[in-house]
Amino acid sequence: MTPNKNKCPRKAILTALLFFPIIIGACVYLILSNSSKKDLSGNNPDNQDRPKINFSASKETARKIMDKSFNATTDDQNSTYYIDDLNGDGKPEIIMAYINPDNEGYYAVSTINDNNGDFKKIAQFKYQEMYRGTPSIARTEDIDNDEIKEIFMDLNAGGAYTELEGIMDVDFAGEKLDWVKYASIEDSINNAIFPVGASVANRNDFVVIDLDNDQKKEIIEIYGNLIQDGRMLPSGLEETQILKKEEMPDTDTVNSQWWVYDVKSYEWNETIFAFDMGTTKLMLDKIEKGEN
Ligand SMILES: [Ca+2]
Ligand SMILES: [Ca+2]
Ligand SMILES: [Ca+2]
Repeated sequence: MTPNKNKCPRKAILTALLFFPIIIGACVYLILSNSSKKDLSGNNPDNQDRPKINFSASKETARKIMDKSFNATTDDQNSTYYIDDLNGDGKPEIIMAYINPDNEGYYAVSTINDNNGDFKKIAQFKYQEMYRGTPSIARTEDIDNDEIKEIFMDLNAGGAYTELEGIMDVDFAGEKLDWVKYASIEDSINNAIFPVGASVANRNDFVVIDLDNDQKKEIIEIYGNLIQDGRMLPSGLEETQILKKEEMPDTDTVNSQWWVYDVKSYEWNETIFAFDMGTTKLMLDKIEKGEN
């Protein structure tokens, strides 16, 4: 008994010394792999304080999701994507656009579950346009105060001097994706798709701002048309129009031009963006004073 008395503790100490680095290593590995999983997936619902993400999935992940979503072989020419947390729950959404060989446009939004390409489809829809190329997602912004961001698209469609831009709305609960709607001055319901661009005789643009500071954003369409040389100035204008003279100091033959600006502002009324004369007049004032 006596000779063995010290053997046990010594063996235990040696064993502990031998396994100590392995145990520490395993702990470090577990902590690191767990934290990197959380960071990569943006997928930790327990952490409410997590900063709102700028998640970036690998291109391979995005490509896998696009191929599955559109049941097609997508590539950089026929498809584009954009990643953002649209509903602010800490999980990233992938917004996708794809043009098939028949020039038909498909749009989809899914939530990315992990970097292996696992995803939950939110909604998808088809929109037919005469595309010049693949539409791209320009930016996201919540414009109707429901804390879900809308999607601003460059459609890569339109006339020679104009690009069409559209605003899409994701309905997470109803699993629907569609254009934001606005009610025109005549009350017809339209998709929020607007021409943007300029030629010698035209200026088309739209902006989304809260012009009258009432915490509700307006979508404002602005159309400018040049009154060509030798043509009569219009005898009357619509309520949404102004006539503006622009001096042209650098030209020999023409020293002034007249433009007609037509503005339509649509303010969110909790149901739809509806035509609003108050903010229309505010924008016409700004254009007249050269403030826009
Ligand atoms: Ca999300
Ligand atoms: Ca919204
Ligand atoms: Ca407003």
